[in-house]
Amino acid sequence: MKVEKYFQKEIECASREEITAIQNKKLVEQVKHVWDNVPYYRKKMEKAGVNPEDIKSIEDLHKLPFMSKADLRETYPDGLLGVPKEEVVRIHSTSGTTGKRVIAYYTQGDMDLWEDCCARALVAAGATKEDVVQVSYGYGLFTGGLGLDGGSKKVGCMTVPMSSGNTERQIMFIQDLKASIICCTPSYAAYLGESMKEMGLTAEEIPLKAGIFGAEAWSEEMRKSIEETLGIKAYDIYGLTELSGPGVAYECSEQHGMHINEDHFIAEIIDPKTLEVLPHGTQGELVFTAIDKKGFPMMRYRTRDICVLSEEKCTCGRTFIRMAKPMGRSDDMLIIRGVNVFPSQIETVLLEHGYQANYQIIIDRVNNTDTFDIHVEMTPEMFTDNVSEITKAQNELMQGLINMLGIKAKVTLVAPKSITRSEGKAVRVIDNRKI
Ligand code: DLL
Repeated sequence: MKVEKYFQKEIECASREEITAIQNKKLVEQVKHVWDNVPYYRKKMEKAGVNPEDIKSIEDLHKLPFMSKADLRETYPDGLLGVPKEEVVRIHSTSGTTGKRVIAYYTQGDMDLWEDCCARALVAAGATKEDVVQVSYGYGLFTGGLGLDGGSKKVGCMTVPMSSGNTERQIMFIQDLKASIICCTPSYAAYLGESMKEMGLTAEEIPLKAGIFGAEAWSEEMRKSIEETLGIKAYDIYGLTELSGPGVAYECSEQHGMHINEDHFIAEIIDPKTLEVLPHGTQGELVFTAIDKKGFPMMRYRTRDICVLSEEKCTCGRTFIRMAKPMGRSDDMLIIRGVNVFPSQIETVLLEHGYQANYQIIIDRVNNTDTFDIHVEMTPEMFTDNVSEITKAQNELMQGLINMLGIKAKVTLVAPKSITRSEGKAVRVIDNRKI
């Protein structure tokens, strides 16, 4: 069988001139579409003193006003709808726990382009018609399940719409249907691996060859650990509901940053404080403009994800620029005793010291000082009730964390399986401070 390396080679490997020409054309059309159809954004443009005629190419992108979560809240439920309702064929919604949910609207055209993006991600991870793809992201309002389901069907894979949860059944289907690719959150992949190991299954006995993991921040160390336990290659995939869902960016065989689907999304990095656009290679907040999504157009959307872009040539042949693994969201960033801490940094230290990423951060404020506790599960292999051994291991971990974070955390090792597992996005932080 001929194995295709790309889902849409003509665009995934287009020259920079071709990509820029596509972006210029689509941006000009999209600005006009938004001006004509979304009064809320038109007002924002008027306030910023920008007309559609001022946007002639991507060089003019910086003139457009930003959009943020606040705009989405203000326009809930349909104030950003860009088409008559009868053209909408699907909605999705975020799993946000605070405030109103975001509702994203899709026309049939929007669905097609989104599913193409997911199909590109699957093919980049080695998917062909021969593959059995188990989709274990949640189905329903969350974009993970139905997005990758649509992409998998486009590639022609046998698609298993498992959704999340029921770990025993997940494992049974992987074994019985010989699933070769699994799509789920990295924390759930780690849990599946842990469960299979407990059942006595070795990496060789697990039929999976690849996994497509995203929807939350995960470290290189976590990638290594999942790859070893499941005997697979673990690929990253990025996206957000406001921009369709998964597939805004995807990893290729090089596993070195995610290619951004630049024929649909223009990426910028800004300084979140000054809002100044930063050059590629500089860390900052990721901002996206969706240039052909009609139902729920999104101009210069501030994602809050902290990340770096790279235009370095990729040996896979794709020409789309790449984004590094987001190190977390600026709103995930904890400020503890005045120091910036990302949960992903803690995860890196844990995995370097031989622990799994099963931990919980508990923060409180006592007598005006932040307390910083981390509960970390021992692995079954290291489990002991010998107090001096536990104290020694805790101190080692505490030192590793000081080196990474620059502040001291109180580490408590807890028994294996005592921290609740998540079937979707993991909940790592309990912040009890009343600030
Ligand atoms: O999480 C869409 C998705 C589904 C992506 C499945 C990948 C796989 P939301 O629920 O709207 O959408 O959450 C979007 O999740 O702004 C990031 O903070 C985070 N995120 C998504 N992918 C990654 C990733 C989906 N690969 C928010 N690495 C985004 C780190 C990620 N963070």
